[in-house]
Amino acid sequence: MTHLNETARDILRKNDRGGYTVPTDGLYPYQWNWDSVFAAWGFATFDNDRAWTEVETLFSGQWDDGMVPHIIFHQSDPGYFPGPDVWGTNKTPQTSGISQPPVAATMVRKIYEMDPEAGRARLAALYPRMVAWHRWWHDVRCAPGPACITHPWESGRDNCPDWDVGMANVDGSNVGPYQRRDTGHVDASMRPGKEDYDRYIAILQFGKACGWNHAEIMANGPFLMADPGITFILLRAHRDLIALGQELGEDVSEITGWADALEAAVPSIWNPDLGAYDARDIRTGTWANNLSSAAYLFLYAGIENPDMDAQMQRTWDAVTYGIPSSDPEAAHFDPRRYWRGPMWPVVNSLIALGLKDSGRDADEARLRRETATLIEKSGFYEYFDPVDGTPCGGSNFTWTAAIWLTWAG
Ligand code: 2M8
Repeated sequence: MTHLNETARDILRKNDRGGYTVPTDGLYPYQWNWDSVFAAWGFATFDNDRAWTEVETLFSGQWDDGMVPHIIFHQSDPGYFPGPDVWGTNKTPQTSGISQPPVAATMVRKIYEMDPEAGRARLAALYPRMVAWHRWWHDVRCAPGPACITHPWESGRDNCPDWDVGMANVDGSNVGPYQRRDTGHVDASMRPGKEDYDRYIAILQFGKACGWNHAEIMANGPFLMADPGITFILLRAHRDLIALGQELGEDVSEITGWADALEAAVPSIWNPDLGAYDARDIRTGTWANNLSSAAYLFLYAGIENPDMDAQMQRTWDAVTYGIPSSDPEAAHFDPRRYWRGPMWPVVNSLIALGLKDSGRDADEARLRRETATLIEKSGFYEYFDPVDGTPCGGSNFTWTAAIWLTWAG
């Protein structure tokens, strides 16, 4: 629909703060890592130069050890908590102390392939930075095998039931007073609860107290879980980075080694009792026992698994719109509370890439149709109730506009 294309482009332009795009006005006033690369993908449909700038600005926040943080605080904004002072990472520009799903190499490959001539020099400049980030993931977060997260925010799927078993071991009772800002922008019943927030802050305070020492956080931090989402996203991203390196004539053997090691670790996130890929507490070995939409990124990572095909059809058929963030037939399913059940167009767009690449064209078309219906009916919301289609969270959302331009529209 042409008028929605124009609205989507307008959302990207209005959320542009000069070289970077905020996820939505008010609720999220900074540059978020994976939101930003989706924004770049969206920009690439009408302004390739601006797309590259988005990713370059994101990498301006890269740490010396290679990590690309989950938020870059280009300018202070009291509308969001926790801001740069709370994180206390002492970086320039100011950043948070954790990372986020590494979708960047995959999106950079898409942007590059949309106009290789214009992008070649910019790709060559970004490439070593992306390699350094992937090396960080391999050396630090993948040390146990699969990709692990040290904070639910690192997964991008904040309060998903995937993290309940790990969060149960975090003591949030001593974090002191603080003022949330998110519930002032959107309906509190659609956001994580207070107990979750107390624990989010407790994990943050551990990182700050040890000077954001990753070795210490991995060894003794209050939360460490294997994440099927990042495992599949990183595996795909390694392969896309290999393709980009080959395009530039680089030696990609180191990255190939990381991809092989990660692929070899995939069976370690298979929960035989659940019959699915699952999150797992690394400290205790406990499974999350939850089927989240992240598990359905197996195809996106180039992995075939008939049991997962069946699980995906079951959870998909149990709702009306798209693939929900958490199993609709599980007791903890909550269709409007953030990552505990709602349908996220952005994750569905990644699942769709996997469906397409693996030749499941009819399923890909169905997912696109259901996602487009939600947006056509209600607009570019952050997420939706997958049962009745109620729009939830922030409106005029950057990544929803971006995936409309690149896929759903
Ligand atoms: C949400 O996460 C932030 C913390 O990073 C928050 O709730 O304050 C998640 O949906 C995350 O995936 C997303 O990147 C971010 C901005 O859209 O919001």
